[in-house]
Amino acid sequence: MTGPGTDLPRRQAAGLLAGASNASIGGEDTIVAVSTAPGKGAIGIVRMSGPDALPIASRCVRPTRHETLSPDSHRLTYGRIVDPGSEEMLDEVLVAVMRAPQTYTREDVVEVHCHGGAAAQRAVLRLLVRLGARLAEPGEFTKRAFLNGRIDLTQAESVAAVVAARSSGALRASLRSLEGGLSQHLRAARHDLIGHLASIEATVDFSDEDVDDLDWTGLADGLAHVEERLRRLLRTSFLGRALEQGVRTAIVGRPNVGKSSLLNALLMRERAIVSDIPGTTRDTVEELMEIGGIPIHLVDTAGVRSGGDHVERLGVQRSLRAMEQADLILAVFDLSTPWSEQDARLIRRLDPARSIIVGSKADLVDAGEHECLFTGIERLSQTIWPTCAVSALTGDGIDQLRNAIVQLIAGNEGIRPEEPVLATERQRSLVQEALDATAAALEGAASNRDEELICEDIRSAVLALGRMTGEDLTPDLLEEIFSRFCLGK
Ligand SMILES: Nc1nc2c(ncn2[C@@H]2O[C@H](COP(=O)(O)OP(=O)(O)OP(=O)(O)O)[C@@H](O)[C@H]2O)c(=O)[nH]1
Ligand SMILES: [Mg+2]
Repeated sequence: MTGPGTDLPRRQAAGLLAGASNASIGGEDTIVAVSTAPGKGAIGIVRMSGPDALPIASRCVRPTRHETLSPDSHRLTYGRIVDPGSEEMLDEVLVAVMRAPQTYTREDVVEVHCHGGAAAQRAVLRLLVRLGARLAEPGEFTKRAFLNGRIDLTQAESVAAVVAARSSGALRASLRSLEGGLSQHLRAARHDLIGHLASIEATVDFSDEDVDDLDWTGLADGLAHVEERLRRLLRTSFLGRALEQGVRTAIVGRPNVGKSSLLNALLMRERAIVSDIPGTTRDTVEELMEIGGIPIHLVDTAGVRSGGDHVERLGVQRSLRAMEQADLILAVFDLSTPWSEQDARLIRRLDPARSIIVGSKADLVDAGEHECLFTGIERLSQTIWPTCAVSALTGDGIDQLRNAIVQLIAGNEGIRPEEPVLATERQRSLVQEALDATAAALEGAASNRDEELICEDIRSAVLALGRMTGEDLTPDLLEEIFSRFCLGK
């Protein structure tokens, strides 16, 4: 996973980061933290990593069957954990000993599985600190895994993403990056760019010697290939953001068109109140659900119309705000009632890139009338929209609507298990940076610009990609990334 070429900057970074005292490589100190989530649970795990993990555990763990804690790797030992000063028992525990290098951090790791609940865990934690371990900072275990070369930076970020995953799609995407899918793409692009850099530099440096002239067409083709690869990767970022944060989806339309009924149909339960009185929903109703593996934050809104009482007007203001803030809008039009000026106003407010036109109450009209509405809307707006006719009553069209939602977010192919996605804002902006620099280099190559300038552009692209995987990094960047982790990870 990591070649010898990638080890050096890491070690330099480790040196910079560590100051004098807590160097992780060569591991001078041993860190400890509660690694399970806070709150009540059957068991809680206190994890220790570092050269003293085993000696510290040996001092306080009293195995039931043996005299001392077995140093054998990847074994569980049952026993008690005691304060070695007083021999007072703190808890009954299972202790997992995992010896370097086949561990999460590549250091010796000892996990103490004690009873759940804050008191037992805190008592064990305090004892281990008293015996010489240091409280870990958020993300420090994963940081050590990175510094010791077990994972690269994009993989480390996916550890945080796996922990935070809120949907099955988000989990699959993060696991894929954790396996190195994203890193492979980035390394390949970076490798190609370095190759081009080397060939340009060779012709510049040895121009008076017997080196062939630069193959400008070959260079342009090569850069175009990298550019396309980065562009494809960047296209996944909308999906990446959707998976990470959930897609805010607002259901809007004039009163009584069936917005709340649609929310209920998508959720498959009676969440919002439905009635034939226009103005039933007066405030926004929000629910989290999953469609095609993507976390969707559904927001049902008050029907938009002018007039109404004070409360309804407040509700309308909220729906307009929900519409502005939404990543995706389901604009609902009643197929069974005539088109109105309010409908036309709604169409004018919609952004075609993130809206789906939903014709509701399809059971009340013939299929021909669906098309009539949709072509009417297209003509009015001079735009082709994704459309869908649904009946919340019979459930017809709801699956098609689900597909249309997934398609708008993830593109035609949906979530493809083998393709990596860009998951964090950091990754997105670095790929954008690399893409811009590659495009600039390509333009230079196409117009025979000065070689030095082209090299400059390629170098910035290489640097941006290196910062993504951690091959080119700064201590500040590392601190920033790992500080966003939770404690004990
Ligand atoms: N036949 C039929 N009736 C529907 C359908 N969907 C909604 N309705 C009816 O339309 C009326 C309004 O439905 P709601 O879901 O409350 O509409 P709404 O858009 O949320 O209305 P407001 O909250 O007042 O803006 C109710 O009487 C529903 O039973 C449908 O698919 N078919
Ligand atoms: Mg409603």
